[in-house]
Amino acid sequence: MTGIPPLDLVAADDLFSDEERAIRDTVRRFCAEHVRPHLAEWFEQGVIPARELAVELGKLGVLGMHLDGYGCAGTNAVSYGLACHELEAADSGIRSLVSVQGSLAMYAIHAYGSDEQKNEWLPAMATGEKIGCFGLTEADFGSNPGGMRTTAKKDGADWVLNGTKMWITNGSVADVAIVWARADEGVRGFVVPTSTKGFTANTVPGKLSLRASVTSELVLEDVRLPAAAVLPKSKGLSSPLGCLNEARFGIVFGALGAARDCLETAIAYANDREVFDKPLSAYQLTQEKLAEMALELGKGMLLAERIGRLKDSGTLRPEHVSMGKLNNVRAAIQIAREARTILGANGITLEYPVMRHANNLESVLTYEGTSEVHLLVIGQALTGVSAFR
Ligand code: TGC
Ligand code: FAD
Repeated sequence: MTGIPPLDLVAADDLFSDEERAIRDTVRRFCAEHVRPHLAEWFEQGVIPARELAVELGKLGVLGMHLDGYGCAGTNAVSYGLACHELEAADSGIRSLVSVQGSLAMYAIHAYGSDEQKNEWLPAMATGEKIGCFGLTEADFGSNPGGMRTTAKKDGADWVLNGTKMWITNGSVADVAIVWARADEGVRGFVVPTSTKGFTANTVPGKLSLRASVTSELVLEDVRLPAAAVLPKSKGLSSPLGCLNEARFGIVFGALGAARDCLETAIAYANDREVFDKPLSAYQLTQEKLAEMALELGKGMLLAERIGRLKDSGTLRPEHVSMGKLNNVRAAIQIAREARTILGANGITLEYPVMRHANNLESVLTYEGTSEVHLLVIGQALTGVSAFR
């Protein structure tokens, strides 16, 4: 090969501006220095130093980076996507920390909050001094959050929340939880300081995926909040779904970061490893695998860039995001599994990142809308008919 970067055969790099590439390269360097050296240990132990990491990520400027004001960088969507790409090339759990903080918790306050809520929480969340989580899913209502049982009842001027949220990223380390609950007038969002009486968070044990990420159950038992705790502009299920569009967008770019790391690892390994007296990379079967991986990675990057430009032009629709999330996570998981085969037995260890990525991508396939949910969103856009129920 002469002069063609093997990880970018479609020359997607040319589609990004100097500023976008500079942001991407800064995040890549940060991950190389501060994150990658620790990942195998964090994954193996199932523990991350979330608080320290959040402060470092705040200094890097990626927490809520695509939001305007309140200490946020106000970058375009494509830059945010490229940052997610680099974070997830390190580990999906690190990208999740940033997604949940910026695209879910901060975005909810930014889009639906009062001036007081924005001033109180957003600057401290942008620096990583305060950590947020986003409680939508319940044990029996994941794909169908509209069925949620958590309630918010008026009691004089106060609100009283009762219910249990499940699978909540950052839950046990959060200072503030954005909790979605059913009020008389429909689904509303609430800003719940986690120190509030009646609020507890329990870490979910035994995960085989996304181990470098905190996942928790949130229990709300008669959690009493002042009237000002409700997100005043939140109205119905479309409010939390609006936040999901933001986080799903990050995954469109992010999942391909994990895929790129797998392809890079597989190429290096195949060139280095000798089987039957010649390099593994010299066999046609290996080259077919690598070529298919590069093809899917390249196609996915073109799709991500297109979706990013649609977002920046203000014309992005939920079905665009569904196409990107569905395709790029599916491609990434396929690339990770194929890369694993090239590494043979070494591929199952933490010495290489591929099985860690493959396992992480099982969560990414499920959260932020499963593949089936995104297929049905696209089906609905095509036919005008909802097939969810
Ligand atoms: P449906 O009747 O279709 O819609 C209810 C209202 O919402 C509006 N809407 C949207 N608004 C904004 N963005 C979207 N993507 C929207 N999709 C629908 C819709 O227009 C309607 O508005 P209105 O004004 O008429 O009331 O709702 P449905 O109950 O049939 O459900 C639709 C469905 C299945 C697509 C939705 O429930 C869904 O997306 N389910 C998947 C749930 C999900 O993805 N949960 C993720 C939780 S957070 C998470 O996983 C974080 S992981 C960590 C990380 O991100 O790293
Ligand atoms: P279910 O909804 O029970 O789905 C099970 C299967 O049924 C899936 O294959 C699904 O596609 C399929 N299915 C569902 N409906 C249909 C249908 N109509 N037609 C055909 N098939 C269907 N949630 C939050 O709110 N906040 C978070 O921070 C958060 N973080 C997470 C972190 C991790 C590591 C994980 C794994 C999950 C997280 N989640 C979070 C929850 C996540 O969003 C849900 O797991 C996801 O929405 C799917 O819900 P479920 O697990 O209940 O699966």
